[in-house]
Amino acid sequence: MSENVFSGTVSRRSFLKAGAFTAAVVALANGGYELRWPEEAFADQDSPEEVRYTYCDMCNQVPKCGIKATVKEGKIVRVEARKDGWPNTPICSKGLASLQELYDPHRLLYPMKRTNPTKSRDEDPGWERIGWDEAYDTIAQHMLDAKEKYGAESVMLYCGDPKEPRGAINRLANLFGTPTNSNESSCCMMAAQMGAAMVFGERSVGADPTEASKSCLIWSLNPAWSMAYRFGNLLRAKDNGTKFIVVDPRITPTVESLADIHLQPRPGTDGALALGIAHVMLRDGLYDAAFCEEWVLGFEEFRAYVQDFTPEKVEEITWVPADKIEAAAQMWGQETPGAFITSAAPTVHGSNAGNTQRAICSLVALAGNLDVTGGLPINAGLPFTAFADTMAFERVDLYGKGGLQAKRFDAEDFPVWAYFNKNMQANRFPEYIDEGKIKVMMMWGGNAMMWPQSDVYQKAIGKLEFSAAADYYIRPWTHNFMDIVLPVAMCYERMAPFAVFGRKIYLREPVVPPAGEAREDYQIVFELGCRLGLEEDCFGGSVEAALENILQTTGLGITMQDLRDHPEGYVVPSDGKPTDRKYATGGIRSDGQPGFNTPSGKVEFLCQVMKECGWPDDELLPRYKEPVYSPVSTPDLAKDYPLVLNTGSRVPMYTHSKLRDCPWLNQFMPEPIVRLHPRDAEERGLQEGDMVRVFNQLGEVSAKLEVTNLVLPGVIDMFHGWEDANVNKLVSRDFDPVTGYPPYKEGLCQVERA
Ligand SMILES: Nc1nc2c(c(=O)[nH]1)N[C@H]1C(S)=C(S)[C@@H](COP(=O)(O)OP(=O)(O)OC[C@H]3O[C@@H](n4cnc5c(=O)[nH]c(N)nc54)[C@H](O)[C@@H]3O)O[C@H]1N2
Ligand SMILES: Nc1nc2c(c(=O)[nH]1)N[C@H]1C(S)=C(S)[C@@H](COP(=O)(O)OP(=O)(O)OC[C@H]3O[C@@H](n4cnc5c(=O)[nH]c(N)nc54)[C@H](O)[C@@H]3O)O[C@H]1N2
Ligand SMILES: [Mo]
Repeated sequence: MSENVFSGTVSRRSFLKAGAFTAAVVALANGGYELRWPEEAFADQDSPEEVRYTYCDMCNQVPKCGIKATVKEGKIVRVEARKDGWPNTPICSKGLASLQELYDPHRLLYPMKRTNPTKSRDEDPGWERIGWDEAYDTIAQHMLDAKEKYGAESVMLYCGDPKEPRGAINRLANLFGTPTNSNESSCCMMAAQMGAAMVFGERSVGADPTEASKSCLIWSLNPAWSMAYRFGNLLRAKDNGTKFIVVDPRITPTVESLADIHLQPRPGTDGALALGIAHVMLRDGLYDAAFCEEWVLGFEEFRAYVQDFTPEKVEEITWVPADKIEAAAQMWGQETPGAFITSAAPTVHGSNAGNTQRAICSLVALAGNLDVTGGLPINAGLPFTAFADTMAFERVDLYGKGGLQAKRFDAEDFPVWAYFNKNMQANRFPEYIDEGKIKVMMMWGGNAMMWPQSDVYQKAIGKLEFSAAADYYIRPWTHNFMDIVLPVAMCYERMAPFAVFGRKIYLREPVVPPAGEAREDYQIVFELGCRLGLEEDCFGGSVEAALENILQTTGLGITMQDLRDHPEGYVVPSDGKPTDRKYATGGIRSDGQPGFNTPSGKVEFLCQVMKECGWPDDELLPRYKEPVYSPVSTPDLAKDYPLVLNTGSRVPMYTHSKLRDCPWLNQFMPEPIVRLHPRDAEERGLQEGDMVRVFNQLGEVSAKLEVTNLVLPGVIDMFHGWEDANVNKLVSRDFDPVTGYPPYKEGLCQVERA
């Protein structure tokens, strides 16, 4: 690695208030990052500098944080937060360090194929450079052969955490005819959205407070570290007087900066906590009776069910003091309208995920906060989303029409998931491979280590007849099991898709040309489509034409030229329709009838989709169940493994398996750490900095100990994505039957000196 290129400097630091973890805090409010290029990098040191605007994708999330890049002779020399009216600033530590990723000499620059046929983590695949033509032809041939021999559904398309390629991949899957099309949302945010869809018919993870919001319930999100682009909005709401309840087992910077009431549940018991809050709201009349009586299906059954969830009993289950449960119910029931922000994933990282999320969402309905200004908006945005994760292309044979739904492998395992989601629930793909159902895989930006018992997934990929991946890097823990890897252009080098904020759309033009022979995801998807004989529907491989098509499909009359004419963001005028209580007037449902987009048209505390999918009548309420492994459900196991296993809570400087080698970020956490409360450390005679074993009945990893009272006594906190300390070895494959989600936040373990 060239010393010069990577000796960047962070300038004008201004850390946001961030509690005790400040050294590694996310947001450098006005920060910029300069890359010190070696002198010989430029033909002329005095060449003019030019400013270009783009947005970041370092955390794989959307909508994006805007970036102002300064370019000299085709090389970026500086990045800063974008302040030309872009909705989200500042940029976080990862955004500031993005140049170290862009110019990382380890990036994959050319298509590669393996020369060693043995697919194993222990053997070098012998990667050999090939041309794009050979790569595309080989992949297309395998896909077409499998389609002919076993049916199109034997070809799996998969996208990892990156959200940007998904619209294009969905289109290709539809055109090729495979419903075996999935992504990392099989274990991320989709179940949270699905929980909301089950209760009130809208895929939602909540919305930030507005000036009208008297309160805001944040059910476990730590945007100070995970979504810097939102954190500023929340701090402003706090200044405006919005009162915050934050549910999180840990004391995070978000808790420290925002919470008026902080509830710290034992991980995996959120369902019980929500039912306890509902109990108090109903007991004390702190709910919107008129709304519930008219618009909620199963209100009386729910009321009867939560009778048992007294604050005292809920304290026993969740470890949250009864008086705090009372206080939260008071605030949420009285300070209306109240905004709701759900966890991006933690509440659904459990073996009863679907019901947990439904229980939480029921609180929004009880308080009467649905479809009101300052509460949770419904059906308020444009017909496509920030990352165009959409089927909104023209002439695509959507699921159902082409009979693809009937060919899904996941529908039997997870029928409720299959009802709500067009993408396959991927978590049991190793079983589908073993059953001979999947033969070929094409992956964009995936990571085999993200799954519990990761080796099951690595081996499964290795058993395929053929697989290929498109990525920024060769990731041996995933790609060692594959046949071809393709180099992908990074955010500074690409155009698709759009960024959408409410009614504002931005087009991104590439800031610099791609490194080596890298190509952007959309281009790879559509060029591959052309080799599959789908030239016309894949726009001849043109990204520009694909984007134009998305715009046409929205029917809003916008063109690429309109977006180019509005680099400050093109605002789609409001249709002037009322925004509040549309359920009463027929403004929500596609059939124009009053009500919500649920089978019954009501808010469903008794889920009718679960009924349709075979759940018995007495299991349609959002019932609480103990985690599969917990001190309560498996007390014998808890004797050996007394600590609750809580994995994957985000750290500011890494994104899952990414960025571990980025020098500016790596200094904050150079090695795997596990966090323990001082009480638990003392009981084990352990001290900060000790090397420890973290283990349970499923596996073991080693890590360095951090002792901190920011975690709950009795619970460990460890990030995922370290290959040498992959905590997913300890997570079980007990998937929630409703959502198919893995229990990353539950389980039991023990910690001992290594
Ligand atoms: N820096 C960074 N940012 C990221 C990512 C990243 O890897 N790094 N990943 C992105 C992705 S894919 C996602 S899904 C989002 C996640 O975004 P967040 O949901 O904000 O991230 P987490 O830190 O995983 O979880 C939030 C909080 O949930 C708490 N929590 C853990 N277990 C439980 C539980 O059982 N119940 C409750 N109530 N709370 C619990 C944790 O203590 C944590 O503080 O972040 C995105 N942003
Ligand atoms: N134990 C535990 N496990 C977890 C979680 C947890 O909380 N605990 N969280 C789960 C969640 S919510 C998620 S989202 C997953 C993480 O989802 P993963 O898919 O595991 O995410 P990453 O590790 O970021 O891997 C992304 C890969 O895509 C590549 N990449 C990045 N951007 C792009 C792009 O734009 N295009 C292409 N083609 N490639 C790109 C990167 O180089 C990397 O190899 O992990 C899950 N696993
Ligand atoms: Mo995620």
